[in-house]
Amino acid sequence: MHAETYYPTVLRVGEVDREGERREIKKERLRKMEYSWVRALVLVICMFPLLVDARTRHYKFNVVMRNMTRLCSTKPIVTVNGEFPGPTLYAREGDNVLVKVVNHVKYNVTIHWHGVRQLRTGWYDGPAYVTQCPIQPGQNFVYNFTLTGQRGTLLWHAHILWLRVTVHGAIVILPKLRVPYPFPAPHKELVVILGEWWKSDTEAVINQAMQAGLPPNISDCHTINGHPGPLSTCASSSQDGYKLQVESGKTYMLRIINAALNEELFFKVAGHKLTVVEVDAIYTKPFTTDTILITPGQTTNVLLPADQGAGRYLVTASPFMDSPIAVDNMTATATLHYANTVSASAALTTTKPPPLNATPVASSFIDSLRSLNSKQYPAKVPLKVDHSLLFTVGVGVNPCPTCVNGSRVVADVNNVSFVMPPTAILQAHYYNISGVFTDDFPGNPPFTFNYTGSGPKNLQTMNGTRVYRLPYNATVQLILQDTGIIAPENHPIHLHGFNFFAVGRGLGNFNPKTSPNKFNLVDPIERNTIGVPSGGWTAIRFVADNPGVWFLHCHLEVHTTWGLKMAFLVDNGKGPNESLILPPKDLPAC
Ligand SMILES: *[C@@H]1O[C@H](CO)[C@@H](O)[C@H](O)[C@H]1NC(C)=O
Ligand SMILES: *[C@@H]1O[C@H](CO)[C@@H](O)[C@H](O)[C@H]1NC(C)=O
Ligand SMILES: *[C@@H]1O[C@H](CO)[C@@H](O)[C@H](O)[C@H]1NC(C)=O
Ligand SMILES: *[C@@H]1O[C@H](CO)[C@@H](O)[C@H](O)[C@H]1NC(C)=O
Ligand SMILES: *[C@@H]1O[C@H](CO)[C@@H](O)[C@H](O)[C@H]1NC(C)=O
Ligand SMILES: *[C@@H]1O[C@H](CO)[C@@H](O)[C@H](O)[C@H]1NC(C)=O
Ligand SMILES: *[C@@H]1O[C@H](CO)[C@@H](O)[C@H](O)[C@H]1NC(C)=O
Ligand SMILES: *[C@@H]1O[C@H](CO)[C@@H](O)[C@H](O)[C@H]1NC(C)=O
Ligand SMILES: *[C@@H]1O[C@H](CO)[C@@H](O)[C@H](O)[C@H]1NC(C)=O
Ligand SMILES: *[C@@H]1O[C@H](CO)[C@@H](O)[C@H](O)[C@H]1NC(C)=O
Ligand SMILES: *[C@@H]1O[C@H](CO)[C@@H](O)[C@H](O)[C@H]1NC(C)=O
Ligand SMILES: *[C@@H]1O[C@H](CO)[C@@H](O)[C@H](O)[C@H]1NC(C)=O
Ligand SMILES: [Cu+2]
Repeated sequence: MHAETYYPTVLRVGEVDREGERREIKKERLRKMEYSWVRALVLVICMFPLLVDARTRHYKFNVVMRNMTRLCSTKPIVTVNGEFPGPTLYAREGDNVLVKVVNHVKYNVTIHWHGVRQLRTGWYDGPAYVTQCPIQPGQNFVYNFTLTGQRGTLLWHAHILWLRVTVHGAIVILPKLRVPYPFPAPHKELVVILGEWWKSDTEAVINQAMQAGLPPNISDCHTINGHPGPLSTCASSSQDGYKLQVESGKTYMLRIINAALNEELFFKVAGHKLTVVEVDAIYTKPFTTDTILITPGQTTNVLLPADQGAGRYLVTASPFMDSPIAVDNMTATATLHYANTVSASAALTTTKPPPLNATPVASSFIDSLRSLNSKQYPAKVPLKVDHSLLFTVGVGVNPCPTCVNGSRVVADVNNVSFVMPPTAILQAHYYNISGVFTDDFPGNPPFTFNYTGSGPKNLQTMNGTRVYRLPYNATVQLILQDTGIIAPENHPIHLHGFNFFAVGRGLGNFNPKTSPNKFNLVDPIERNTIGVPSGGWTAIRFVADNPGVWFLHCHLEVHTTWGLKMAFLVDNGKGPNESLILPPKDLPAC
């Protein structure tokens, strides 16, 4: 199917662009007028906003503490520029982005540009000890990357400790100048960031859990653009929380991001339908639904026609969990507010979020996702496979004499719990430093068992800092197989440096003889983060066309912390265009 093309007026795209940009530039300007080089650049940006096709966008991220009150309780949090959620990074496809990150807090910091391909620029990807050493207190680092072949919504977030709970924000990549969306241009675009909030200090939460060897305390609420919302027990009035202001008869595009640490979320708007048009900065075949499912690390653009007359409508973000695992069951709320509505008195149209364990709602959403696969935006699914891999993902139990039960819960990929090295793997690779990692990550589980059964008697895992090495351009098929060890569970797996095609999905054990028969090699969804179903598997394919060291991990932060992570090392190809660029001079040292 070829989606119909609608040209938004250039002005309209420009408006969206300039609006956000102006806000950022204004803030930027106030913040750092003392830097004359920046002043000169800001001047240049203001004078020639839309005349050039590819530009350089400058941002400054000051990492600072800020006291914040939620659920009637105040605590200091780590923020970028004092904002929660953090500032939106606006750019166009093809733009070069420079972000100067200055660390003013006591924690080590890194920022990851989640979903940005980082072609040949792996130094700027951000995961601590994988592509870079942390930016230490008082230090700074300039991230420098180009947005190639991507347009849509992504997110940036801290990639060290549990800092991303409050250190995150949207990346809005507009199409190139004069290139329309492959769907009717919306009247306006709004960023909607879903998050998770603990009243306690989140570093204390995870440290306490690691010492005890037990799962960390669950969060106290979810948030929509930073707020638990009007129905939260602590709301001072029904006007609390985020308000989406709309005018009747117009269509809005919501750029929805799940920035929660540990929970997959359902998102709904009472009385309104949502048409999905893009996920993870890839256009989709449009489909209409009343509920979307979004895992941590995923992004989803939906069109929302404001087709009701007036009034206020409840927006909900609620958890999805179909395993016997404790989650925060609080529903975050916001309101959709029609312009001609007298605010306080207007009745609120409510909606019931799906039940916590609504697997059919989740599956139906996932099964509806397809790449647009048009002439202009083709789905280039690899048809031949050079490396056929099967990775089990799940948890395990290792001895720990000092822990509460004498054991600790861990997590692993192919029975390897990944151990973070003392220096970044990419540097060790580039400078030939031995002893940091080994390139013997197993392409298959050490032995075959009934993966989705209760598992083998021995729940122990191995430790290792092991990578899987790929030659440049190799095509990879990777089966991500959940295990039933302790309990089966949905794992949203994120691959850095690549988009992949999700060619198949099933329950139970992947069967190499029969499962591939049902693969979709025509228009599978292309993305960077995929949920492996509880007690099931997901098959992905990608081309290793990006040299560097690329992290693969569960985007539930608790599982990453426990070791559900590994990395691919992709060698350089021929010549400079197929090779990693030189390391930047200001790359932090360990
Ligand atoms: C937060 O509040 C406490 C207590 O009032 C104060 O001591 C601290 O300096 C504040 N921190 C920030 C970052 O404003
Ligand atoms: C950013 O990277 C590009 C290409 O790698 C390089 O030409 C440019 O000088 C860099 N800019 C800065 C400010 O480091
Ligand atoms: C975690 O929860 C337990 C039980 O409610 C509580 O005692 C403990 O203080 C909490 N930990 C943190 C870091 O808040
Ligand atoms: C949420 O979970 C708590 C226990 O953690 C439980 O007491 C409560 O009934 C649950 N609420 C809902 C709406 O399921
Ligand atoms: C560990 O201890 C906790 C609390 O003491 C208990 O609930 C849990 O079942 C124990 N887990 C294992 C694997 O022994
Ligand atoms: C690392 O080793 C390779 C192969 O021996 C060599 O080509 C390369 O120049 C070395 N790199 C550095 C930075 O020493
Ligand atoms: C694997 O375990 C599942 C869950 O316990 C069970 O339903 C299934 O029959 C087992 N498969 C085999 C081949 O034993
Ligand atoms: C994982 O590795 C541990 C330690 O070598 C071993 O005892 C255990 O049997 C392995 N389990 C699986 C499922 O491979
Ligand atoms: C595995 O690594 C952890 C630290 O990451 C350590 O506590 C544990 O002792 C190690 N286990 C083995 C068997 O080496
Ligand atoms: C990688 O693939 C590209 C495009 O298919 C091709 O031009 C290039 O020669 C390949 N490089 C290597 C090292 O195979
Ligand atoms: C590298 O790519 C650039 C731009 O795509 C092209 O102009 C140049 O010829 C290429 N260089 C090599 C050595 O392939
Ligand atoms: C920050 O990172 C450096 C380099 O890895 C490390 O030596 C240091 O201990 C870290 N600091 C903190 C507070 O964790
Ligand atoms: Cu997980």
